[in-house]
Amino acid sequence: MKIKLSAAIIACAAVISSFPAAAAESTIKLSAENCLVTQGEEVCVSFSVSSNKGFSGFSAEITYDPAILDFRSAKPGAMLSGASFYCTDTAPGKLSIVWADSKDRTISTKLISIYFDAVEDAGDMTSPVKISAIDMANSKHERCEVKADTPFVMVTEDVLTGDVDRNGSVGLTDLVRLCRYAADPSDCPLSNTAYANGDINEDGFVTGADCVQLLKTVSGGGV
Ligand SMILES: [Ca+2]
Ligand SMILES: [Ca+2]
Repeated sequence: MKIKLSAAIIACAAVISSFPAAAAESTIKLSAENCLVTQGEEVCVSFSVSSNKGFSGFSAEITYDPAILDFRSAKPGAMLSGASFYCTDTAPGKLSIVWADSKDRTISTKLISIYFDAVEDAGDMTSPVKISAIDMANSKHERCEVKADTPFVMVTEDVLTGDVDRNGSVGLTDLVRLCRYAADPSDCPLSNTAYANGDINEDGFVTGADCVQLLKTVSGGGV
């Protein structure tokens, strides 16, 4: 799916690809967080950029599992607006992204946000959204060294809060399973959906705090 394309942008991409591989002054870090999403819903995977000395362009190739995620759109971070941006899905599970401006920008916020639909019949599956290649360069035509996180998108079935053993109801067996996982995840691994069901306080993690809340529910005290 083409989002935006112009001859000027193609020219920018050509300029980036012609930058010499000069020694990097410092390493730029791209950070990203894992996402938990229910099948059929939209999920946004964002990469944020660490503090840096400025860059005027980047190109990236991003890969994901098209059986799990259906690419919808992508956009640069708000502080990169007003410049050339191009994103296309070049092949199933592969995105090509280019952003370029005429002068350096120094930001430490979102570099790019990518939107996917979690496929409806995915079941419990996880997909890494990996930056398989990236170039960043500044206005002096110097390339920047970049290290990027690889976030995982966990697709779950419909969430029933507290139903850790996924038998359709919430009870003591769920509490026991949740406490075992909180004490030692390797002792009682949870599927994506079970994990989502066990995150009672919806903070994205299964911990002892969720056990305490589920204990109140099972004892009749409510969540
Ligand atoms: Ca249950
Ligand atoms: Ca939690």
